[in-house]
Amino acid sequence: MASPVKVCVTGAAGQIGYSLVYMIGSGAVFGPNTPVSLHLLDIPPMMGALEGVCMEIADCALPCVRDVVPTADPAVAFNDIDAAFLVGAMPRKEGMERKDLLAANVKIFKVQGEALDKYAKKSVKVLVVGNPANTNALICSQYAPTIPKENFSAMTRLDQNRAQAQIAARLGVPVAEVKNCIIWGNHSSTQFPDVRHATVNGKPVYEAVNDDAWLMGDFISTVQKRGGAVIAARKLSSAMSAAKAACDHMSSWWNGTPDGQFVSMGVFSDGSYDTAPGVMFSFPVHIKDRKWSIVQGLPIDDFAKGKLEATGKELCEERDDAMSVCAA
Ligand code: NAX
Repeated sequence: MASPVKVCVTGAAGQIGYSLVYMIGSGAVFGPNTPVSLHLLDIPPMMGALEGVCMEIADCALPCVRDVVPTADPAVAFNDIDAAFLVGAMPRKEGMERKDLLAANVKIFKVQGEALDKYAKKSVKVLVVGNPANTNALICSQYAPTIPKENFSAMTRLDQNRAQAQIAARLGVPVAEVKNCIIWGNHSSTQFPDVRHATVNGKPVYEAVNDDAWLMGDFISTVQKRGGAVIAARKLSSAMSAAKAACDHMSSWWNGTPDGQFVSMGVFSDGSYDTAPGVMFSFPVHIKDRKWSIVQGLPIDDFAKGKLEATGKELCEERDDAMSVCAA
């Protein structure tokens, strides 16, 4: 067997972590024949709960899991790692706005960026899940100057999966038949779920659905507000689906995207599609050899242009707020 991929999960004692460590250990991300070494980080008061998670991982008897390192020390958690799932943060509670989270969470990602810079491999792939994910990823990268910017990304794959599931349900087709749904912008209610370039069984979604009003109205708001709907129903934020999306995101990054297909990831904007350069904007990307590239040349109509501008504006505001928090 190959040498283990060293994977860090932060917030490993939390609810997303609980599903995520099992999925990674089962081989869903790095492959069923690739051993993994799991570095699990949480804060000191959670060490008892984390010990319980470790017991359960052992009891799953997962063939891929080579070893498990529970810790509250980022120096240990990030030591020589190949991949990081940065989940640990304060979750959004019912009625709480994302901006309330920003001040609390940006500081965590500044500290973790510094620690990644010091201890992780320079090739580490960092996926930020903790909210506000795009801006946290930006801050994390900024405080890890010796790791390439391209190695940081933010998760919008849950939104992509939600969009795909909404279209599949509407058409009564298996979800795998729906391809190339895009999430543009921020992982927030300003995100733009866009199926203008998506297909179902090779046919444009707009033709298959044949209801532009729904696609430009309720479909978009359902995806944008899905996180809130889950919180209202469960009294807890999305966890199983978030863990699955994190695995999908890292698996695409690690293994590449099939020809003709793209996925959405929050990545550094290079100004493509008239977005503000330097913010962590969700784009459709192709991935090859563990490098993403933004899909270019998709036609953007006036409707889409307005949506991209709105979510881009929010990202710029978040960036400015986050910079002030860090500078204070
Ligand atoms: P939980 O509160 O269940 O777990 C968070 C865990 O992180 C806790 O165990 C906590 O002790 C730990 N933690 C806090 N500060 C830490 C630090 N400095 N270092 C290491 N661990 C730390 O939250 P959960 O439901 O698992 O959600 C985690 C994050 O994911 C939240 O920020 C949430 O908003 C975000 N989400 C992001 C999504 C996305 O699509 N990008 C969707 C799901 C989710 O809402």
